[in-house]
Amino acid sequence: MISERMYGAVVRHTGGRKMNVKFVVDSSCDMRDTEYSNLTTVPLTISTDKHNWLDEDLDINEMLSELESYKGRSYTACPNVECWMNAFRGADVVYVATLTSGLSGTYNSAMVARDLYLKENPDVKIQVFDTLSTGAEIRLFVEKLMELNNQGCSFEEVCQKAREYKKKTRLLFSLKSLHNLAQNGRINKAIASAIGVLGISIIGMASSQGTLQPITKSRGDKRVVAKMLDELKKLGYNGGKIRISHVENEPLANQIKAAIKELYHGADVLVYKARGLCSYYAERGAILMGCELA
Ligand code: X90
Repeated sequence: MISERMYGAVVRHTGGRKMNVKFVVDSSCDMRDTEYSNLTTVPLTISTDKHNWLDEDLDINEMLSELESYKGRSYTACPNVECWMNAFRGADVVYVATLTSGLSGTYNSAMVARDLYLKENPDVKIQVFDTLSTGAEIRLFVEKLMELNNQGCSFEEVCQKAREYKKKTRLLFSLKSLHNLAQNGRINKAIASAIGVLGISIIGMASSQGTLQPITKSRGDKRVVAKMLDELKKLGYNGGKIRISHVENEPLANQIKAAIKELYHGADVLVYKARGLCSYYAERGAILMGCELA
């Protein structure tokens, strides 16, 4: 089985038949379409009563500044069914990974799109995965889907192995404000009122239900680095892949990267900017870290 990149999709030759494979993810994954020729990201929307931001090529600093000075309410919306269906077009096989169904309707909307699309195109194969997570952990998952596909795994094998892989990844995060999560009812009030003190970061992880699970609090970025490393160790991390997205806080992301590299030589760590959806909810200064456990 030979794989090659062609016309924006992986074309695989199996007994003469060409298969176009696409990977479709919502914008909470913080990946960019330009990173891979066969990747399509579907945007969520961030809004105030005055302004809508479609999560595509946003100037994050500008959006956050406007939101920080805005006195009214702000909210988000998941991609609609049509957006998903448009992203599926042109492929024989589609792997879809979505933001956690524990906090968003994104997974449901992708499933409705899948059912409708399959009615019109019964020969297409579409698998929608609810990642029960967001950001950097979705990136790890998508990278794994791509790797399995490039190795020549069948549709069923890719799905099964990816599900196994998901059991060995986690999302850790550090947030400096829970305002937008609380305002939109994505965390319970008790958690929300526990912080809000200036200079305190909350460190937590994605729970197995795909919700936000606080672990500890920390004051100052230096301690955030130490605590994130502590949590990694507790999870049994042993030098696997790490993906770190940050909300306007590259210095902290790089400090965490350096600390990991120092302890675990040769670890594959990638640092990049979060896109709009995660920037809105995680807020300025945040770090989202996807880690591959042993
Ligand atoms: O409008 C919508 O449907 C979007 C709702 C998104 C809600 C949560 C996004 C979380 C972004 C915050 C920190 C990490 C929490 C991880 C929990 C799984 C990032």
